[in-house]
Amino acid sequence: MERLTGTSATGGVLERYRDRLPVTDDTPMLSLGEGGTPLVSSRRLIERIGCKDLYFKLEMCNPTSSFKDRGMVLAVAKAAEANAQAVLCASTGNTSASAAAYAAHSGLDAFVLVPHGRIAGGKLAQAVAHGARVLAVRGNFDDALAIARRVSEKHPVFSLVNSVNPHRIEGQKTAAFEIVDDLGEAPDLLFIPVGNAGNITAYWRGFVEYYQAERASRKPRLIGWQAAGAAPIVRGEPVDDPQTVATAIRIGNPASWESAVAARDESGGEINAVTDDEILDAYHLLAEEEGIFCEPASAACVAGLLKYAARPEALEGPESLRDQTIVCVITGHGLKDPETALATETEATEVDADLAAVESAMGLS
Ligand code: AN7
Repeated sequence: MERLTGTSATGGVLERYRDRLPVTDDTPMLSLGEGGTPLVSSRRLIERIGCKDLYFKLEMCNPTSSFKDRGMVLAVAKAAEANAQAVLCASTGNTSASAAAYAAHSGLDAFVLVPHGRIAGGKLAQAVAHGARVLAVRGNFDDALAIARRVSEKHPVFSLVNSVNPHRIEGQKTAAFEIVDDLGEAPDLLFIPVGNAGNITAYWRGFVEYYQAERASRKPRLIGWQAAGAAPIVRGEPVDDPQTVATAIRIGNPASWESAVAARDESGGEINAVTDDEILDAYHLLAEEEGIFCEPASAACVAGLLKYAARPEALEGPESLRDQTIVCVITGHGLKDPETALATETEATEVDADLAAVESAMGLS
């Protein structure tokens, strides 16, 4: 059998979408098996929403359990192609986990700057496990990103793999391609969480490209959601001290602000805010009624969908959801943030190792 080198046997996004990405003969075809994530039909939540079809794009099924892998595989491959020594990023957690994994895969060093004490335990564990140098910055994500940008400007052997790196957005647009490939058409509405605003930018680019290539006959309206305590785009000004339980989107000055606003406006969409309580309600609902355990930031778009569906115009009239196909982007896995799950769920009931005790605890006396 021919030996497959430098790529997964199933192929990743570089191979699958090579023709639509800046991949050259010199680009190492890295893959940890990213992309090809499931588009799962809602079974129960759809009844509350009252739309025609509701799907969850399970980006938490990527190799490092978040959507970041799609853009990271390209950013790290291009860094390797350009003979960078190391990759560098600032991160609320998922970007650092992904950068660390792909750097390990490609043989580059990784340096990650994270806000001290504000990243979920699972994400920190990933960066540490992959051997990244983790610097816990005494400040927030926005401070860390500003420093990371300056380091890479001063020391160009460090390739910055935040979404200000155009290869990140290029790789991430492949998620929009997959949705159209799976549905045979673009959805009517895409609900998506917004933090640093790279992903909403990337989806819009992907949907526009597929529309122009006549792979879809329409483009969706993009409906983005920020956390109320970290909602600079909704407020129209940076937030100095962003706060939210959804640490992944605890960002006060998004790098892709302008392109996110363009995606919103060109698609006829919206960017709005949901409170932490709304996020946590949606987080529990998704886990308990759909079997999907995502992280709080991902649940923001489902919280947004519940809010959107409660509007009078969503129920009746020309804007009604009744005939609409909706996709929610589930960006990261719930296991990344066990602290939130255990802080808010009913904890385990301790019992003796005894049949009668277990039956009694189960209410079977
Ligand atoms: C689970 O890892 O910004 O609007 O540094 O981890 O493209 O930033 C993470 C963002 C949504 C927001 N859901 O996406 C980082 C980081 C999850 C995330 C977002 C993030 P963008």
